[in-house]
Amino acid sequence: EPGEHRPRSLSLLGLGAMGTALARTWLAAGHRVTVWNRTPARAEPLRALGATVAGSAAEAVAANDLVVLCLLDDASVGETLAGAQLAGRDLVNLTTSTPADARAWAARAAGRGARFLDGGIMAVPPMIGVPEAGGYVFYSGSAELFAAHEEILAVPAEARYVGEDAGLAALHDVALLSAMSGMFAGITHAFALVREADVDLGSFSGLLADWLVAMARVAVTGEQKAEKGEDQGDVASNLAMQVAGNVTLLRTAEQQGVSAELLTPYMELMERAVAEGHGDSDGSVLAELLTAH
Ligand code: FVH
Repeated sequence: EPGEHRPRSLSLLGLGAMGTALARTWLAAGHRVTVWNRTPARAEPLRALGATVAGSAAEAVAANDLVVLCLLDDASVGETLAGAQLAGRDLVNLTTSTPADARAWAARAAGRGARFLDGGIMAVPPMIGVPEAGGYVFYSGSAELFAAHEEILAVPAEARYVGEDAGLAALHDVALLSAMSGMFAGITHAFALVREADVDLGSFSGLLADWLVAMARVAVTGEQKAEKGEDQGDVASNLAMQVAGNVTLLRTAEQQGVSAELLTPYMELMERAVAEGHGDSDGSVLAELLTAH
């Protein structure tokens, strides 16, 4: 039947907030899921939903060809897989990793007779199993493995394969998370500025979100043109003007009693760019300064 999936089996190691959300969607879609968690009590609600609970990580790995990991960090993946027999397994690691961690796991997996795919989840747990929420997962590594399991991997959130280099999913993931971190810093500073003022926080929130969306489009378009070496046209907001404007941002922070600690690293980079002769350029020149060795 169109839209129906044949039931598949997989093992899932790690039942934190994200692992539990993943397990629930696979179970709800009718798949057979064997779960394991370091703290066994976290598996009980899933047992009630039909999951098989393994007594050890090695037992969970042995139970199915497809083994998904969603653990805290790279060290916890190492500890969890230390005693497991990986030969013949298809490992999918959804733990947030660095590109180098992911490549190292691809090499270790190959050395232990397994295929490997790394994943970077671009969603928070409530978005899992809710396609309209817009979450997705970057995958990189074995293209064969991805093709073999794409259907089941796409159940919790859209699966986007980004290449054979196992480090690419983590690179995409971390690049987006890093941009988010800068955005959160800006939002935190903006709310600190207005929180004690006579400002309607409901309408301010809407204004801020709309402004960030508009500016994100301007910024990524400029970065893309700069990286491709395309003509930027007239620079609407050059760095010399922005550095002069930063003084107003810093004075306002001081007047509102707000620490500027979240803003100053970026402002210092802009000042450096101007001092190095980039005052007529826009912000797209800054990435080059960050990567200059
Ligand atoms: N939750 C989120 O918003 C983000 C969204 C984007 C992707 N991240 C990444 O997903 C990985 C798991 O995150 P999580 O939200 O499930 O994290 P926790 O709820 O803190 O659960 C952590 C699980 O890891 C287990 N664990 C920790 N250390 C070890 C270890 N040494 N050996 C074995 N397992 C370990 C922990 O077990 P326990 O504490 O219950 O015994 C949990 O199962 C993560 O990479 C995020 O960056 C989530």
